[in-house]
Amino acid sequence: MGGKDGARMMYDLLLENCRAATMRDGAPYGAIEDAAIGIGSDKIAYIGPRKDLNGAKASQRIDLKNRWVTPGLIDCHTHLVYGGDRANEFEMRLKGATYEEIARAGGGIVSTVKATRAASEAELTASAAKRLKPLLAEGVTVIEIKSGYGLDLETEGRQLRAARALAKEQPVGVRATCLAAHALPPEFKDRSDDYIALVCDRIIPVLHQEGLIDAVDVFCEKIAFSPEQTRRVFDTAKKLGIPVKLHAEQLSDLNGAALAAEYGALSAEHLEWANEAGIAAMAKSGTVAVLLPGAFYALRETKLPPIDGFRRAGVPMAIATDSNPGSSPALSLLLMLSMACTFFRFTPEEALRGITSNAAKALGLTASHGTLESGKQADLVVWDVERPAELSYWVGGNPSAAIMQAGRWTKEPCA
Ligand code: DI6
Ligand code: FE
Repeated sequence: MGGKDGARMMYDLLLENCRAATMRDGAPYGAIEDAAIGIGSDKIAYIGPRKDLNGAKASQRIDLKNRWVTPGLIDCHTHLVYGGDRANEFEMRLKGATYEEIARAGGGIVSTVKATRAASEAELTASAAKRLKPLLAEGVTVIEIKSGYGLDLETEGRQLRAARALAKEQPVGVRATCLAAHALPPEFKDRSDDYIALVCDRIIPVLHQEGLIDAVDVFCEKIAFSPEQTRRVFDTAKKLGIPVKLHAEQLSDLNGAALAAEYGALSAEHLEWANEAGIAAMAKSGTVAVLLPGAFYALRETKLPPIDGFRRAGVPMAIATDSNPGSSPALSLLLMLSMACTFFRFTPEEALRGITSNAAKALGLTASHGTLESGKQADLVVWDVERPAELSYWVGGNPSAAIMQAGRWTKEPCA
């Protein structure tokens, strides 16, 4: 559609007099000056120059007063559903303990596992909803949520059910990722292969059967699971037709990026220690590099992910909050834009692609999300900024003026 076709349509809503950062390829930000956006039901029915809309009919028209509009924001890597918090470990780390030391001493992920196992589905949903609120207020319209704090069939299922419940209760699309291979549960001490067998033979197949899994993820790391164990989980997912993602090269280089690419993973995530071969393999398989400046910041990492390598190889880069109680207690996706630019030397345009078009790609949602295009879901944000670079420029603050998810305002534009 688009072009003159727009003039023949009857829209539910016509947004007029705006500048659209469509995030399509081509012009910087895919920008269209003096644009109009036609909404029909929950979809974008027209986006293009306003002048091509002569005579179009609409039930309602809103003048956006030359404001910028972007796609709804996508937080493509979070661990939002969990019990308790770990502010105590934050204090320990400030006194000098490292993340790995705390994890080896029974703190870290395993302490969140205890609190998560003790929480009901309603409690998990409610505490996650509280953390979701500031993200939604910034214009997040799709979020990925990983399990991985249950580490048994029942609790992994409860976490994923809480993620599905959030999608029903809140104006947000949720992709639920099974990260049962996140850490070794205490009852499997020194028996990590046995735990991986449980993940492959029971947890993934049963939760898949229940329709709770959109993707499968593994934490491939010395303090978690080996590349060999990762393969076993990926083989299981592949047999069931579930897309895979990988936590790779966060703390050390285990060739996880290449392994993810070999399995055609949607994304490899963290990647501070990714090597050249991994980058080349990801470029070939179209695997998105999901970079997580919040964890880099909170763990005071100094090893930068190989951004130039990804750029040169044409690997699409996304960024996300990694919101979790240990390594990234982040509740702002806009703040991650600022960090991606300042720490990782992203351009503001790359940063915005990282939470729109490339984030959609990391979730396998390119057909329906991530850009302003006719036929896609009507998820969009109207901003009180002079130029899109401001979304990366401000440190804190929230310049969203209006937010629409699936064709409905969740924050109405002011007159
Ligand atoms: N990498 C991370 O940064 C988080 N999980 C992972 O695999 C940390 C999760 C936590 O510390 O609770
Ligand atoms: Fe993570």
